[in-house]
Amino acid sequence: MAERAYLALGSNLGDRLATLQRAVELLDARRGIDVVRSSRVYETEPVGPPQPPYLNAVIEVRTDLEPRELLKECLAVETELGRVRAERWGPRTIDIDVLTYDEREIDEPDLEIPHPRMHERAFVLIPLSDLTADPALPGGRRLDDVRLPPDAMFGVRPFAPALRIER
Ligand code: X6L
Ligand code: MG
Ligand code: MG
Repeated sequence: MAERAYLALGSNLGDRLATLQRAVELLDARRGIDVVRSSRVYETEPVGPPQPPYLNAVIEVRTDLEPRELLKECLAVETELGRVRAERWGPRTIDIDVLTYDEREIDEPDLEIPHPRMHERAFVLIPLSDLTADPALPGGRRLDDVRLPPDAMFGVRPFAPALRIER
């Protein structure tokens, strides 16, 4: 498995922790994807429309898939876990976003890597920081360049240890 990617996981409906764990297992079972590490699991205040609190985590994967294929597999796992796409930014059983893919920058209408808003979201940056001190952020930014509002981290608190990875 050649390339390293980071994926963001989020759930705010149903058995949130079981769903995140199941997402790791389904991703790891896919051809061309190895899950290698997980951040801790955080409970996070919803950002955007009012909705229940989330559990968020970030995982590191190694993959032989191209970014577009990796995204397609993430969406397939979302469907397998019962995600129904209702209103935009609404609650969901599972959300799987491709944050970064190696150090590649991709700017296409249906595929933006690094994820264009990841550096504004404490629910992404805090779990990601469990795994790497120097993630590739949008526009060539590094972690030292980002300034979150001073209260952003209060909406993100540890909830459970790292998701289990089958060796
Ligand atoms: C104004 C308008 C300000 C919209 C912010 C922010 C919309 C984030 C969508 C926004 C706005 C999003 C998660 C979440 C969502 C998650 C937590 C989104 C997509 N996903 N909140 N809200 N964790 N804590 O995974 O990120 S909806
Ligand atoms: Mg998302
Ligand atoms: Mg998504």
